[in-house]
Amino acid sequence: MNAIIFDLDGVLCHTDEYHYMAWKAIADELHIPFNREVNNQLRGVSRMESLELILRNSPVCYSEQEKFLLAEKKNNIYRELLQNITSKDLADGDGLGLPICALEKLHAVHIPMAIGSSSKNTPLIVEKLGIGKFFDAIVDGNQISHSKPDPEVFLLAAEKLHQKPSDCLVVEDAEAGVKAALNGGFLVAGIGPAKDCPNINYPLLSLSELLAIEGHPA
Ligand code: B16
Ligand code: MG
Repeated sequence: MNAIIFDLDGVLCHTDEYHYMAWKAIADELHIPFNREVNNQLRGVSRMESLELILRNSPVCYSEQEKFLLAEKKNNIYRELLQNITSKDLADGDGLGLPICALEKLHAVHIPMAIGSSSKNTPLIVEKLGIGKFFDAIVDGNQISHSKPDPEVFLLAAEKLHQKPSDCLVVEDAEAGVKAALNGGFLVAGIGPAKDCPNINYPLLSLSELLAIEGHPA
Protein backbone atom coordinates (compact mmCIF):
# COMPACT_ATOMS: atom_id res chain seq x y z
CA MET A 1 0.00 0.00 0.00
CA ASN A 2 1.20 3.48 -0.90
CA ALA A 3 -1.30 5.72 0.91
CA ILE A 4 -3.87 5.79 3.69
CA ILE A 5 -7.37 7.28 3.59
CA PHE A 6 -8.93 7.81 7.02
CA ASP A 7 -12.60 8.07 7.81
CA LEU A 8 -13.17 10.91 10.31
CA ASP A 9 -16.09 10.36 12.74
CA GLY A 10 -15.34 7.22 14.77
CA VAL A 11 -11.84 6.70 13.36
CA LEU A 12 -9.78 9.84 13.88
CA CYS A 13 -12.04 11.29 16.55
CA HIS A 14 -14.84 10.45 18.96
CA THR A 15 -17.38 12.73 17.28
CA ASP A 16 -19.44 9.57 16.62
CA GLU A 17 -20.54 9.90 20.25
CA TYR A 18 -21.80 13.45 19.59
CA HIS A 19 -23.74 12.25 16.51
CA TYR A 20 -25.36 9.67 18.81
CA MET A 21 -26.25 12.27 21.46
CA ALA A 22 -27.74 14.67 18.90
CA TRP A 23 -29.84 11.99 17.14
CA LYS A 24 -30.95 10.63 20.54
CA ALA A 25 -32.25 14.09 21.49
CA ILE A 26 -34.29 14.26 18.26
CA ALA A 27 -35.59 10.69 18.56
CA ASP A 28 -36.59 11.18 22.22
CA GLU A 29 -38.47 14.36 21.32
CA LEU A 30 -40.38 12.46 18.62
CA HIS A 31 -40.90 9.40 20.92
CA ILE A 32 -39.07 7.16 18.47
CA PRO A 33 -37.08 4.22 19.92
CA PHE A 34 -33.36 4.84 19.46
CA ASN A 35 -30.37 3.03 20.91
CA ARG A 36 -26.71 2.32 20.15
CA GLU A 37 -27.64 -0.55 17.84
CA VAL A 38 -29.75 1.78 15.66
CA ASN A 39 -27.00 4.39 15.92
CA ASN A 40 -24.40 1.94 14.57
CA GLN A 41 -26.45 1.71 11.35
CA LEU A 42 -26.02 5.48 10.90
CA ARG A 43 -22.22 5.42 10.93
CA GLY A 44 -20.84 6.75 7.66
CA VAL A 45 -24.36 7.43 6.33
CA SER A 46 -25.33 10.98 5.29
CA ARG A 47 -27.43 13.22 7.56
CA MET A 48 -30.66 12.92 5.54
CA GLU A 49 -30.28 9.17 5.05
CA SER A 50 -29.63 8.81 8.80
CA LEU A 51 -32.88 10.65 9.52
CA GLU A 52 -34.78 8.37 7.12
CA LEU A 53 -33.40 5.31 8.96
CA ILE A 54 -34.53 6.74 12.33
CA LEU A 55 -37.99 7.66 11.01
CA ARG A 56 -38.50 4.07 9.84
CA ASN A 57 -39.28 3.32 13.49
CA SER A 58 -42.02 5.97 13.65
CA PRO A 59 -45.67 5.45 12.69
CA VAL A 60 -45.87 9.14 11.71
CA CYS A 61 -45.37 10.26 8.10
CA TYR A 62 -43.24 13.42 7.98
CA SER A 63 -43.29 15.88 5.07
CA GLU A 64 -40.08 16.80 3.24
CA GLN A 65 -40.17 20.23 4.92
CA GLU A 66 -40.52 18.64 8.38
CA LYS A 67 -37.63 16.28 7.62
CA PHE A 68 -35.46 19.17 6.51
CA LEU A 69 -36.18 21.01 9.77
CA LEU A 70 -35.49 17.89 11.87
CA ALA A 71 -32.14 17.36 10.14
CA GLU A 72 -31.29 21.01 10.65
CA LYS A 73 -32.21 20.79 14.33
CA LYS A 74 -30.03 17.70 14.78
CA ASN A 75 -27.14 19.45 13.08
CA ASN A 76 -27.51 22.49 15.34
CA ILE A 77 -27.35 20.26 18.44
CA TYR A 78 -24.34 18.43 16.97
CA ARG A 79 -22.48 21.65 16.10
CA GLU A 80 -23.14 22.97 19.60
CA LEU A 81 -21.46 19.82 20.99
CA LEU A 82 -18.58 20.27 18.54
CA GLN A 83 -17.81 23.68 20.02
CA ASN A 84 -16.16 21.94 22.98
CA ILE A 85 -14.04 19.38 21.14
CA THR A 86 -10.32 19.33 21.77
CA SER A 87 -7.51 16.86 21.15
CA LYS A 88 -9.09 14.67 23.86
CA ASP A 89 -11.67 13.74 21.23
CA LEU A 90 -8.99 12.19 19.03
CA ALA A 91 -9.78 8.50 18.97
CA ASP A 92 -7.64 5.61 20.08
CA GLY A 93 -8.36 2.63 22.25
CA ASP A 94 -4.91 2.85 23.84
CA GLY A 95 -5.24 6.26 25.45
CA LEU A 96 -5.03 9.97 24.78
CA GLY A 97 -2.68 11.37 22.19
CA LEU A 98 -1.83 8.12 20.40
CA PRO A 99 -3.53 9.04 17.12
CA ILE A 100 -1.43 12.21 16.95
CA CYS A 101 1.61 10.07 17.65
CA ALA A 102 0.57 7.57 14.94
CA LEU A 103 -0.24 10.37 12.49
CA GLU A 104 3.09 12.05 13.22
CA LYS A 105 5.00 8.83 12.60
CA LEU A 106 3.16 8.15 9.33
CA HIS A 107 3.63 11.77 8.26
CA ALA A 108 7.36 11.55 9.10
CA VAL A 109 7.84 8.67 6.62
CA HIS A 110 5.98 10.72 3.96
CA ILE A 111 3.16 8.28 3.44
CA PRO A 112 0.43 10.20 1.57
CA MET A 113 -2.65 10.55 3.78
CA ALA A 114 -6.20 11.77 3.19
CA ILE A 115 -9.49 12.09 5.05
CA GLY A 116 -12.57 10.60 3.38
CA SER A 117 -15.66 11.53 5.39
CA SER A 118 -19.40 11.75 4.72
CA SER A 119 -19.62 14.67 7.14
CA LYS A 120 -20.33 18.20 5.96
CA ASN A 121 -18.90 19.33 9.32
CA THR A 122 -15.44 17.98 8.47
CA PRO A 123 -13.80 21.43 8.02
CA LEU A 124 -14.94 22.55 11.50
CA ILE A 125 -13.80 19.30 13.17
CA VAL A 126 -10.40 19.28 11.44
CA GLU A 127 -9.84 22.90 12.44
CA LYS A 128 -10.87 22.28 16.09
CA LEU A 129 -8.57 19.24 16.36
CA GLY A 130 -5.66 20.92 14.56
CA ILE A 131 -4.94 17.85 12.41
CA GLY A 132 -5.17 19.40 8.92
CA LYS A 133 -1.37 19.58 8.60
CA PHE A 134 -1.09 15.78 8.45
CA PHE A 135 -3.23 15.37 5.33
CA ASP A 136 -2.46 15.81 1.65
CA ALA A 137 -6.16 15.78 0.75
CA ILE A 138 -9.46 16.16 2.60
CA VAL A 139 -12.66 14.98 0.91
CA ASP A 140 -15.96 15.36 2.76
CA GLY A 141 -19.74 15.39 2.45
CA ASN A 142 -19.65 18.84 0.84
CA GLN A 143 -17.79 17.50 -2.20
CA ILE A 144 -19.73 14.35 -3.06
CA SER A 145 -23.15 13.46 -4.49
CA HIS A 146 -23.34 9.88 -3.23
CA SER A 147 -22.71 8.93 0.38
CA LYS A 148 -21.11 5.66 1.62
CA PRO A 149 -21.61 2.76 0.71
CA ASP A 150 -21.00 4.45 -2.65
CA PRO A 151 -17.21 4.66 -3.08
CA GLU A 152 -17.27 8.27 -4.41
CA VAL A 153 -15.64 9.89 -1.35
CA PHE A 154 -12.73 7.44 -1.36
CA LEU A 155 -12.28 7.49 -5.14
CA LEU A 156 -12.01 11.29 -5.05
CA ALA A 157 -9.52 11.09 -2.17
CA ALA A 158 -7.38 8.55 -4.09
CA GLU A 159 -7.50 10.79 -7.18
CA LYS A 160 -6.34 13.77 -5.10
CA LEU A 161 -3.49 11.64 -3.71
CA HIS A 162 -2.61 10.53 -7.30
CA GLN A 163 -2.94 6.89 -6.24
CA LYS A 164 -4.80 3.86 -7.58
CA PRO A 165 -7.53 2.56 -5.18
CA SER A 166 -5.78 -0.81 -4.93
CA ASP A 167 -2.68 0.99 -3.57
CA CYS A 168 -4.64 2.80 -0.81
CA LEU A 169 -5.68 1.51 2.60
CA VAL A 170 -9.02 2.88 3.85
CA VAL A 171 -9.52 2.93 7.64
CA GLU A 172 -13.19 2.73 8.62
CA ASP A 173 -15.44 2.27 11.67
CA ALA A 174 -18.68 1.79 9.71
CA GLU A 175 -20.22 -1.07 7.78
CA ALA A 176 -21.32 1.47 5.13
CA GLY A 177 -17.75 2.76 4.92
CA VAL A 178 -16.24 -0.71 4.63
CA LYS A 179 -18.68 -1.50 1.81
CA ALA A 180 -17.78 1.80 0.10
CA ALA A 181 -14.08 0.98 0.25
CA LEU A 182 -14.57 -2.59 -1.00
CA ASN A 183 -16.89 -1.34 -3.77
CA GLY A 184 -14.11 1.03 -4.87
CA GLY A 185 -11.41 -1.66 -4.91
CA PHE A 186 -9.49 -0.37 -1.85
CA LEU A 187 -7.69 -2.30 0.88
CA VAL A 188 -9.66 -1.90 4.13
CA ALA A 189 -8.78 -1.77 7.82
CA GLY A 190 -11.75 -1.96 10.20
CA ILE A 191 -11.72 -0.41 13.66
CA GLY A 192 -14.38 -0.30 16.39
CA PRO A 193 -17.70 -1.70 15.13
CA ALA A 194 -16.12 -2.41 11.69
CA LYS A 195 -13.40 -4.61 13.18
CA ASP A 196 -15.54 -7.70 12.57
CA CYS A 197 -16.94 -6.76 9.14
CA PRO A 198 -16.57 -9.49 6.51
CA ASN A 199 -13.88 -9.14 3.81
CA ILE A 200 -11.76 -6.50 5.56
CA ASN A 201 -8.00 -6.90 5.16
CA TYR A 202 -6.97 -5.74 8.64
CA PRO A 203 -8.93 -5.67 11.93
CA LEU A 204 -7.49 -2.89 14.15
CA LEU A 205 -7.80 -2.36 17.89
CA SER A 206 -6.02 0.99 17.67
CA LEU A 207 -4.70 3.34 14.98
CA SER A 208 -1.15 2.82 16.20
CA GLU A 209 -1.35 -0.73 14.77
CA LEU A 210 -1.22 0.86 11.30
CA LEU A 211 2.48 1.34 11.87
CA ALA A 212 2.97 -2.42 12.01
CA ILE A 213 1.02 -3.35 8.89
CA GLU A 214 3.07 -5.51 6.58
CA GLY A 215 4.34 -3.68 3.51
CA HIS A 216 4.31 -0.35 5.26
CA PRO A 217 7.53 1.60 4.61
CA ALA A 218 7.90 2.50 8.34
P1 B16 B 1 -22.88 15.48 9.01
P2 B16 B 1 -17.76 9.76 8.65
C1 B16 B 1 -20.31 10.49 8.95
O1 B16 B 1 -18.95 10.77 9.07
C2 B16 B 1 -20.86 9.99 10.27
O2 B16 B 1 -20.33 8.71 10.57
C3 B16 B 1 -22.37 9.86 10.18
O3 B16 B 1 -22.88 9.47 11.45
C4 B16 B 1 -22.96 11.21 9.77
O4 B16 B 1 -24.38 11.10 9.61
C5 B16 B 1 -22.34 11.66 8.44
O5 B16 B 1 -20.92 11.75 8.60
C6 B16 B 1 -22.85 13.03 8.02
O6 B16 B 1 -22.40 13.95 8.97
O7 B16 B 1 -24.29 15.51 9.51
O8 B16 B 1 -21.89 16.11 9.97
O9 B16 B 1 -22.75 16.03 7.61
O10 B16 B 1 -17.88 8.61 9.59
O11 B16 B 1 -17.98 9.41 7.19
O12 B16 B 1 -16.52 10.57 8.88
MG1 MG C 1 -17.02 6.91 10.61
